[in-house]
Amino acid sequence: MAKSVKSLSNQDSRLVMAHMYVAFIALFIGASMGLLQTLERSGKFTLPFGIGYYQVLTMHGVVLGLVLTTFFIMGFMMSGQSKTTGGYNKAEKNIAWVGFWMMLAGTISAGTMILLNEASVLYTFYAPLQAHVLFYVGLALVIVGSWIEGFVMFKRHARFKKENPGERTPLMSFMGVVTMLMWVIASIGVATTVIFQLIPWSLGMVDEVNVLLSRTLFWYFGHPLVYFWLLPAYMAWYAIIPKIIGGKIFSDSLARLTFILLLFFSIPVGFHHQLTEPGIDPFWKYMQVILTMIVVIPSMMTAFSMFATFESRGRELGAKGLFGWLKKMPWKDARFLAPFIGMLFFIPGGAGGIINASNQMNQVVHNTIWVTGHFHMTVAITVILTFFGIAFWLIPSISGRTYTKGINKLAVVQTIFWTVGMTIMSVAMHWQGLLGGPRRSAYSEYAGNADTAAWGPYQMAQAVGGSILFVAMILMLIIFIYLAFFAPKGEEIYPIAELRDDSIATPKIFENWALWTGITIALILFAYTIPLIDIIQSAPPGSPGFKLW
Ligand code: HAS
Repeated sequence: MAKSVKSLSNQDSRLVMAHMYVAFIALFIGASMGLLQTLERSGKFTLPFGIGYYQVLTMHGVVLGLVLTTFFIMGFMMSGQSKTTGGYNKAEKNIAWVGFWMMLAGTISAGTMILLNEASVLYTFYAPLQAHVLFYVGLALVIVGSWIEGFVMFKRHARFKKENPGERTPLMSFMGVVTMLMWVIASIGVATTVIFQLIPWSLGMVDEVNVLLSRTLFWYFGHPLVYFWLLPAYMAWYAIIPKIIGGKIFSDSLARLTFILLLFFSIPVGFHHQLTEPGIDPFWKYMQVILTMIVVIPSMMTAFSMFATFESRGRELGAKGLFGWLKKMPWKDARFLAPFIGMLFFIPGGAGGIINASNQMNQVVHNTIWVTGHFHMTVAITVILTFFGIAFWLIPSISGRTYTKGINKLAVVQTIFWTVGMTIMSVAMHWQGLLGGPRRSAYSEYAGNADTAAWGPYQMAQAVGGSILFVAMILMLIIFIYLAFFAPKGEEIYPIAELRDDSIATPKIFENWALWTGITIALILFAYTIPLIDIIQSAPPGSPGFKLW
């Protein structure tokens, strides 16, 4: 029998796997809730045992949008850093475990409150919807726990620099540090509203809460939240996919520049979620829309980089013409197929984002189920398919098992099911949104309205898509369990791509963290100072400006 060889030390593997177990349990719970929602919205199914639609919707959003993502991302980023820097020392590991347990305790606390129907406030938990204090405390614990793990990543990166003076820092570690820096700076906003507004309010210490301020603090965090999901996918696209297709990283400097630009422009753009809200000066909305259009640029750079990677590899294998590389890609390898489909769907997903960000068009789609379609295309296809593609090699690689041909076939089937289910569902959502279908609304709330008849086929399509997705989720869990516990023991490489031989030295300025943090803070102060003063001075507590859907 082959010897089991793990790509990380035993302790680091255990730490990463702990995150993965939570992430995949979350996938099971969250996706099951998703199925229930689509069935309810089809109008053909009533939730049993008095379970509320918003209870299910909250569980779905929190468990998939906040728990699955955060645990998977932290586990993946730490695995990449451990692999490329030489692993964590004892102190770093211990601190990371403290972060993990805090995140888990927070998840259990928030999850229990949702189950008890004490926190049916959706994943955005806007005031004036109010939850039990333990829901907010739970969320605060998840955030602080992730900061602690982020601190470990900062520390490990700094230790690498100290121990290897003059050497280029590993790209995976660099990208992880940028992602965590963005996350820490951004989550200060949500931590502020949770600790200073929502917790005192839910404890009855204050009667009212400034709704517009709490929503603004949430969205200061909300857009970088979606980039916190996207950046680890970009990490895999830049640093892993080239290896899987047998190629090299197109440009280390371009990858680092992309991440730095995403750090600058992900945060000062939250108003593009609040374009329809009164109480915010249109000038500042306009400014943030301009900054939103700028944050598109690093995604365009990523598209360019990916095309360059594929084309270079294709030409090495003899491909000719503009799209000749398409014939040379390893389509039968799910470790490539799943992230590639993710990239492909980011083209319409990103275009949808640009539509959302354009003020006039936002008036048409805002608060319709179009937006739900948009984020299922971006996060649930682009990001999650990339995460699945990562799991296919990461799980066996760190558990000392192998990714067999048989399981690869199942992974290809799983990828196809997920793609088909999510395409049917998200296209139907976009369409229904254009017909005015509301988002975040139970069927029972709008059934019978004259203008809802046209939505019927789209709602049915969503239920069909949701059912296919449920099967895809079960297949993913089977693959995960097999790879973690039953696949043949052996060695599965951790596929870190190398730089091209002709690549030039990476400019040292990329490690100037004081400069990057300074520019980020300056941009945030520019975009938020005056409107925040306005919101605090002018908006009375409990002022309007909230949406219930
Ligand atoms: Fe968004 C709402 C604008 C990207 C997620 N978004 C949401 C919400 C979520 C979300 C969760 O401006 C709902 C929040 C809520 O609950 O209310 N979004 C944007 C813009 C972008 C964008 C401008 N969003 C994302 C990503 C998400 C995400 C990424 C998750 C991961 N979004 C908005 C706006 C709203 C919004 C408004 C508010 C709407 C409202 O009214 O409420 C951009 O970042 C998109 C840039 C992307 C591109 C695409 C680049 C393409 C690449 C692929 C290359 C492909 C290859 C393969 C190489 C320009 C990199 C090619 C192969 C071939 C064969 C061709």
